[in-house]
Amino acid sequence: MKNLEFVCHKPEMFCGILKTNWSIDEANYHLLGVPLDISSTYRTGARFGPDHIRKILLSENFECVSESNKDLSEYYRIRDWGNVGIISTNLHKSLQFVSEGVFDLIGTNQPFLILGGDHSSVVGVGHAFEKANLPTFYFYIDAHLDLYNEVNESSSSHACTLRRLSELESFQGATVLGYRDFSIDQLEYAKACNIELFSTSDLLHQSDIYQFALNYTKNLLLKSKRIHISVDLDVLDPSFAPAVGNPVGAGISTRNLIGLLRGLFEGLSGDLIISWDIVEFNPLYDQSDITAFNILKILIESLGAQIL
Ligand SMILES: [Mn+2]
Repeated sequence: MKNLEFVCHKPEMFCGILKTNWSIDEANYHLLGVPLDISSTYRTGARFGPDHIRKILLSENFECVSESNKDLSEYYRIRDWGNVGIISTNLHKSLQFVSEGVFDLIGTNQPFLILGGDHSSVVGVGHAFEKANLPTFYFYIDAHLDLYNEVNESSSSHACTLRRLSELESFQGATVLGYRDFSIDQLEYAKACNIELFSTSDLLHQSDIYQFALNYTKNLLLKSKRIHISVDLDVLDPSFAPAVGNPVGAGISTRNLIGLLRGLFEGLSGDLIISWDIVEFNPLYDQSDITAFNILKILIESLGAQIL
């Protein structure tokens, strides 16, 4: 067996940073998959997102160093908790499982990343903040406002996500970034709720999106104890992210999104624990893993930006 041991190569997951067996004492960051797409409209399949991202993280087709020269492997020990057990016939129960899992992640007092799943997964995350009595501010990066009260007679559609979050007692406000597919009544609801909105063109009119995000977070007077950044991949132009449930043309580039996230993470890290999610990746619609490799780059640069 000596030859086999010598010639065989066992690929490392995300440069050895991401492991299912980091002990609680070792881990300093957490990852949880939510393979849920019960609430999706148009193109379902986001349930395959988390495991497909893990497959790309195993590809070894990259170095884990961010463009700010941060070697992620020196800093991160990310515990992968696997996927929440979703019951595809019971959304209520599934979101309860998400909420219970995230409640434990909150208890670690360490940052975490949720991999969706469709955007309704984040309602479960919000319920966990509610249960933990943590006043929470959301950055909601999305081509949509997700402020409908109901879609197709369902109040749990993924297009109602921010509306459901805004109804929680722990909701301390939100800023939506990158929207471009919306209805007037959603704009009015946002206004009434003090949800600040930046459209795709608002973002693209900034001479430097990174500086814009950095300054914005510095000037934001936060009363909240918690920040959650929600990244719906459909904020990207479909040429960068074809594999989403509800694509909208004329979006921002991967570079724009990375600049935005770097500004947010750099501006917010330090005093507050930040959690975030990447949702709506549907690998059934990916061509040549275009979306998946953009997600990988977003991950590396966002993690790099969280190193102080
Ligand atoms: Mn969306």
